[in-house]
Amino acid sequence: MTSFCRRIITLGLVIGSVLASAAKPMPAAERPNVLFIAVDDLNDWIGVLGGHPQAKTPNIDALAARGVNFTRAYCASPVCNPSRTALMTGLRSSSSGVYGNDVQRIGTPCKDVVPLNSHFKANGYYVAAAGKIYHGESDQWGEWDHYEPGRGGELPPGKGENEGVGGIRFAPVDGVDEEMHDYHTVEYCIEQLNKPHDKPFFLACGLLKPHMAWNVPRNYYDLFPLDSIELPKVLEGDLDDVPPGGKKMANSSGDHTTMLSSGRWKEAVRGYLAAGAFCDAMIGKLMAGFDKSPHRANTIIVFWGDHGWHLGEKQHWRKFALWEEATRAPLFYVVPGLTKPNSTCARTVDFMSIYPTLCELCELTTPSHVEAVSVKKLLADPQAAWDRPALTTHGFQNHAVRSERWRYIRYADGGDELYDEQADPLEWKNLAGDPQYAAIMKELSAWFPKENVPQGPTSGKKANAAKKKQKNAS
Ligand SMILES: [Ca+2]
Ligand SMILES: [Ca+2]
Repeated sequence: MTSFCRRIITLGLVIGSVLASAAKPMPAAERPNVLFIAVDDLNDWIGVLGGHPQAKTPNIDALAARGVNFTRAYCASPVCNPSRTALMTGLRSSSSGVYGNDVQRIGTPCKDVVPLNSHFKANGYYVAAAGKIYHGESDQWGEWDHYEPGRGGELPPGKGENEGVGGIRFAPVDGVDEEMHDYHTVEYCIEQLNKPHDKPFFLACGLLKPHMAWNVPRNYYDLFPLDSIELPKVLEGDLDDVPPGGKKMANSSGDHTTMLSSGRWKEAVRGYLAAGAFCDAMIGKLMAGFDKSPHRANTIIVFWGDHGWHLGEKQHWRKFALWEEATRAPLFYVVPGLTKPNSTCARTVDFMSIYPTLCELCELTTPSHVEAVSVKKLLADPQAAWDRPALTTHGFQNHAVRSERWRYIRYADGGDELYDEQADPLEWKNLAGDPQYAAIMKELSAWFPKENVPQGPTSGKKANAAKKKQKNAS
């Protein structure tokens, strides 16, 4: 055998062993850790998403700058429980029937699938959580190795929690960060990040603010002088071209009319900005703790808000709608060895992608029920080709598909809306009635779920009232 042949054979063996080692699954102990940060009701009013020009979120912006900031990321549902249930279980609302806050997943097809945290637990991870990850499901705490429900009470009873206009609650409080629930959630997570672990960990940190009530310490309100506050742009008569399904969601005769007649719109905007600034301070504290962690170099960070929030845009308040403001929320990933700092990805993704992405990054098999694909290739190359729009569902058979250019909404009664996000980012002009867009709407509607299961059983007062009504009717 010539030395040339021997070299070829040796090279072949080396390549063969490299391939074999690449195909071998990663030993459990070597898998990366996950820091999973969920923020309640944080919309695009952060510096790096530009939703409000006065937002002050330097720490959140700095976290985004560590990796990839998805600028077109959307919730699977614009309500706490359906959004979180879909993200965590891998089943969209249209497959689970979890459309509202009072539907518990235990009575739905969700009970038959493995949620994200349990999947990591079953694959050798230590899974721990503090604060709000699911929505009011204390009976599911057993799915974690440890769940920290909270060490500090929610802020200061009697310190202004009922202040505000109608159901929109805002007021500075004369308290300090240490009195806030989120402060203690972050403290717990810092402790976890800084202790030795013999297994890889999945640590979930669920912050409550900027969810209402916007009662945060006064120093955060002081960042936003009231007379400087800029209001969202609203077009008079904007809802005239919105079909009944959308008008019903907007319910402009409720919150918005009350807010206008109160003359306190600026105060409410200030309240949300202040609550966002408080959240930002908590993220700053968490990341300072993270930077001291011995696990830092082998820990993936994913940061998400559970849905958007309207503060008057389209004469609407809160979430509960299928427009941009209610559905867009932050999503960042920091993945050691994969993401590059200061990266921005403008591809459309929804939060269903978080489950399969974390599985792929940690080399776990994604369970077959999960209704989404991983975005790993966008983490490696944020400009990579991508043909998937984001899909959001709100209630039975109401859906929105968001591509880079368009938003197409169809309500249960067939009413629809089409917006050209390039020409009309505030979604003022509904193009759905114009035949020249028929082909675009047809193409986008192919992404709507083929099956829509009815709402699952609800709990509590509402459920009893509904049962009574049904009984009386039948
Ligand atoms: Ca929420
Ligand atoms: Ca309009």
